[in-house]
Amino acid sequence: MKIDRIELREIRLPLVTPFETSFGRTTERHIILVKAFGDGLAGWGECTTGEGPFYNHEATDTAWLTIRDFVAPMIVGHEIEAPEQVLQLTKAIRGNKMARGAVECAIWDLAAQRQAKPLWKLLGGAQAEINCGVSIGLEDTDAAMLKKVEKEVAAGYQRIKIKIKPGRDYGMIKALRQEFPKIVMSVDANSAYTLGDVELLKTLDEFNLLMIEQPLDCNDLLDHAELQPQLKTSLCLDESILSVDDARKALSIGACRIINIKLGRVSGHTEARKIQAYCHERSVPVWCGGMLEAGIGRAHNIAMSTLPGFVLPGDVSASKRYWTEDIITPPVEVTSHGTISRPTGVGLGYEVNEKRIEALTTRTEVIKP
Ligand code: OSB
Ligand code: MG
Repeated sequence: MKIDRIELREIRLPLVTPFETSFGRTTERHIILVKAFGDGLAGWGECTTGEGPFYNHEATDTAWLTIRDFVAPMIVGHEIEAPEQVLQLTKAIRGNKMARGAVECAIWDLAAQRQAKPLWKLLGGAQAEINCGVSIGLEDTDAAMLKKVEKEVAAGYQRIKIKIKPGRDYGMIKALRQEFPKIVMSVDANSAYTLGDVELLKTLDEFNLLMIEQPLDCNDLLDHAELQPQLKTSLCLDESILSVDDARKALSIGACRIINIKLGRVSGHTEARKIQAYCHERSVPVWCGGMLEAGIGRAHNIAMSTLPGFVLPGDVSASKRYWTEDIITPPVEVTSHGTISRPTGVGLGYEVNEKRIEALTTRTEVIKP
């Protein structure tokens, strides 16, 4: 199939409630959408960059230039037999995996449509429904955190993840555990600690957490390997894992026992599947992370989460937790037992609401051969 052209759009979409992590607060998302045309069909991808370079080095504005000037020109006009080729065609680009992944995901959707299959099926998905958790951003008081946890537990989510940072850790988790002694709970530090904080991190062992996600530096494996044996609680890596090679190294030195897979962070479905397969063969549990995605990114996450080995609840939750109106129909909905059913339609399995996207668009660009 020849890729005739790629359309880029940036949309701006306010969050229903602001989301705060150890690296900052987000109130409105700036999201790049990629639409790839070929064989009379169009596939969609969503770029998972943050608005600023704070989760990783990429940001929406840098990804826009990278896709427009480098990634898309390497793809348009090319005959693509299998979506795995996208990584091959763009391999000269160092880093910038979220930019590459956005285009890669659009081509996977296109390939699924061309074969008249659901994307989850093309990827090799096996699970009829996926297990869902939520990620709860930092609030100023423990009382506000308690209220949020209460709401999500009542909604049926299977796991509650709490963002932590220095000064908002032991005391806050203690307060939450007192109120909710039984729920499955984890914490995510987004690289806010160092090995100098070992004593503090050890105190979290008393809360029977499912995992501590990315406590140390975003590029680190070695210090995590030094930390893990000092804790009872399993470490999970997010920021530090960009490829199956990183996963192999992390697991071989004991830097973590669980891996969070994010499509953008690892450059799309091709590399995500390699990590999933590598972990599945070794019985290392994985789960799907989230980047406050709108519906297109969310649909890609759902398709990926149906693969074997995605056993732990992910951060993929209902559209209404983020948006007053999503950019897909129907919006993503969660059952009362905290699952999302895989869609039945071809490609993403949700309808892209182009009218809504048009209304939210702040810039567009078309890349042709
Ligand atoms: O580390 O998992 C993270 C959001 C933005 C950047 C990084 C992370 C997150 C989340 C939210 O935890 C997940 C979501 O609800 O999409
Ligand atoms: Mg994380």
